[in-house]
Amino acid sequence: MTVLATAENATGGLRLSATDADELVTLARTVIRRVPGGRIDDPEMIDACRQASMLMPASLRGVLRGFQRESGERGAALIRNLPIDEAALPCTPGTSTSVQRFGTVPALLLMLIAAELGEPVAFRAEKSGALVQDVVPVRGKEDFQGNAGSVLLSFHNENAFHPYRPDFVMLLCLRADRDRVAGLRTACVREMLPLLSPAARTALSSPDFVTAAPPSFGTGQATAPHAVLSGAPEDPDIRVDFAATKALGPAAQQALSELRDLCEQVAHTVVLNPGDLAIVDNRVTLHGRTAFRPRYDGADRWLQRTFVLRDFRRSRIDRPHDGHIIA
Ligand SMILES: O=C(O)CCC(=O)C(=O)O
Ligand SMILES: [Fe+2]
Repeated sequence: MTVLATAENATGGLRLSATDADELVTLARTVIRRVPGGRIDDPEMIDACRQASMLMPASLRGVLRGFQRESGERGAALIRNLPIDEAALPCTPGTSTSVQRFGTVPALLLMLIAAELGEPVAFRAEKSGALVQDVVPVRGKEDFQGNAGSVLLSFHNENAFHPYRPDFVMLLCLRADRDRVAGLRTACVREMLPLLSPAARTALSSPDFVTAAPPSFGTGQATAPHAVLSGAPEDPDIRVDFAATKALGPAAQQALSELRDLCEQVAHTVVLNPGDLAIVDNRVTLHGRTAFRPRYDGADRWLQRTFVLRDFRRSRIDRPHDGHIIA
């Protein structure tokens, strides 16, 4: 019998039952076999995942459907016990360019779940435009404010500078760090809003901020002045990256530091276990990561990441041939 998602688990998350996990593995393997060549970024694979996502266990689909409509107070969901087959994993990759090009079970899980949430998308300038990307610590990049680093990664919207930044960021844990201290942190504007001073709310709603693009997107590129909070005053979107957003005046600066402090106050931290998938609603929730110590011995922390857009059409002008890569 299938289980319908209840209001309680619709936004918070889900622990998959062993039976549902088995069903998912079978489904992922079927899709891999069905697509000649088995390439993840192949349009045929994306189509096959869109069709096959209808066959995912109802418990999972129910949670995903609920979440894409309403991501809740925390703006993040945790799906646990996904069948990533930890014993069969190769060594953790060690370069910042590492991506997944061929169908493996974990990569297919991301693609299937992405299909339920919207359309998977990647940026040509980042990780060579692969739809499933490895997030791993990289030797020599320890201090980097990006996913290759291992010092504290400050709160950010993913690709905050970009007009087509993802609506959802999916982070699937394949391997935890040895010390189990690397915590994914999230901070949702819905939890910060009631705590913000009226002056800060006003300042954050004014277009008095600019956000720089990461070097990979071309140095010197920055946004036009933008607001940090926009949309419905009682339930706004948030757009900020504490490593890349600059305030354009003293009131804006003051508001930005108030917001930064509030992030610390409301933050939720989770040390992901292998098989845990975090889904972050990038419109209302910032994310970051606590520091950890990589060993570079092939057994380091390893996440796989996929971005999702809800309104795919909006980015059409920057997606050649109606593909899934934003130029
Ligand atoms: O390492 C993490 O937990 C998150 C890294 C991150 O911000 C990302 O991959 O977008
Ligand atoms: Fe990120």
